[in-house]
Amino acid sequence: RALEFDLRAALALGQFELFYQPQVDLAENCLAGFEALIRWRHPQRGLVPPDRFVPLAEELGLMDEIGEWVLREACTEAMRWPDALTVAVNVAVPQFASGTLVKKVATALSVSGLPSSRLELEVTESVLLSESRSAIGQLAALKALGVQVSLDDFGTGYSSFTQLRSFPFDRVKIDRAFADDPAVVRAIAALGTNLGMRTTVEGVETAEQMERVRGEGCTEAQGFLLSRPVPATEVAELIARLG
Ligand code: G
Ligand code: G
Ligand code: MN
Ligand code: NA
Repeated sequence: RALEFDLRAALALGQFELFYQPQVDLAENCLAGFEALIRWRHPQRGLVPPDRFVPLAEELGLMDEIGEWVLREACTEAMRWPDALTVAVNVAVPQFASGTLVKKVATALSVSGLPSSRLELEVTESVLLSESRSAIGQLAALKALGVQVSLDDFGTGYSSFTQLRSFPFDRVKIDRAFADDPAVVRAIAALGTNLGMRTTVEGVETAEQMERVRGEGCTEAQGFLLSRPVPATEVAELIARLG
């Protein structure tokens, strides 16, 4: 498989890039931070989205190293933003396997100089389901560093109250499949509030949805209405626009 061959070399060739999508604080009506989203700039195929290579990278055992690069790159980039802004980084299941994630995160923070409170790590329920005891211990150690931990894509898959209660997440991200379902958004927002967690609705595409999710008690929103994920070079413009 040609893609597999190219993927093995992509990190060394510097072909990965991070795009950033803004997240707004609904109460303050201001920019809260950005989620970092990986892209692969392939010399022939162009910009390859993560859905097309992250699963393969996991299968090939490359995601631990790619994820380490993502952490360092995102922390370094966030140092260029105003102090109040956070950066959210997605962490894949294989990054928990070697037991070195906490050390890698600590290194990314110290090398970049980013305060731990400005880094948020997003994990999906799959992390909790796989070897959950070790993963939960690592998440606890990350929280002890001062990093924020979020449960991503909530409401899809098998995610349930059990997952939500298995760890004191700082945030629940409601999957974009529900951006248009007021009853579900309201219920998850209430659950999050009761558990002391912030709640982000993903996939907000219209002004109408934005006003609705604000009324449903969510604390943050993210989606194409605010902006698509943009390259690092366009982040300054978004900070100026969304302040
Ligand atoms: O960026 P996009 O909108 O296409 O993201 C698609 C999927 O890829 C999302 O589920 C997102 O969590 C995942 N993804 C994006 N960037 C990263 C990354 O740096 N690491 C991991 N593990 N997943 C990512
Ligand atoms: O990490 P996560 O699974 O949440 O990945 C976010 C994904 O959602 C990225 O692929 C991003 O491009 C996508 N996304 C972000 N905002 C929107 C939106 O408003 N609508 C849709 N359809 N997708 C979005
Ligand atoms: Mn995410
Ligand atoms: Na998500």
